[in-house]
Amino acid sequence: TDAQRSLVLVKPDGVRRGLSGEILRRIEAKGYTLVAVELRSATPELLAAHYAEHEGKPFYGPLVEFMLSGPVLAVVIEGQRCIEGFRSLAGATDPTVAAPGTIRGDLGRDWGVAVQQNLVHGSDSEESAAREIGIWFTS
Ligand code: DAT
Ligand code: MG
Repeated sequence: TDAQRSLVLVKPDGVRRGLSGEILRRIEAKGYTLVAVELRSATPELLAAHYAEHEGKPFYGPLVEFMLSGPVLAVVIEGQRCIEGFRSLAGATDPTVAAPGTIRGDLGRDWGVAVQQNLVHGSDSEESAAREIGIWFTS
């Protein structure tokens, strides 16, 4: 089957703004299953692993600092093609250009905040999903 799991994070801006429920609602309304949901405080080590692909980029430092600014809701979702499907729900990385109807397009703030404050993370491939689920949910 095409059943997949994906790692979704409600970033600190989403948790702070009280949007965790709205974001989970959209995931469930789409038909994806919540497999695990946990409010976590990230650590520098965890974020270094999670964002390894971005190390060295100019936005890496501010991104990690932002992700340490408050708790994160770590979520594993499951469903048919949910990796691509959640990224479609999330919208483009930059909330200013994210389409209306998407999480970032509807709820993302583009005034006075940096691009990293875009509410959610979603895995971008089956390989990333397996890797990221292992980082956030160690069994
Ligand atoms: P996405 O979260 O849409 O998969 P990404 O993996 O390319 O985007 O980048 C990870 C995060 O880093 C992204 O959610 C926000 C931040 N980011 C990406 N590009 C950026 C940029 N040019 N300036 C500032 N932050 C950026
Ligand atoms: Mg990404």
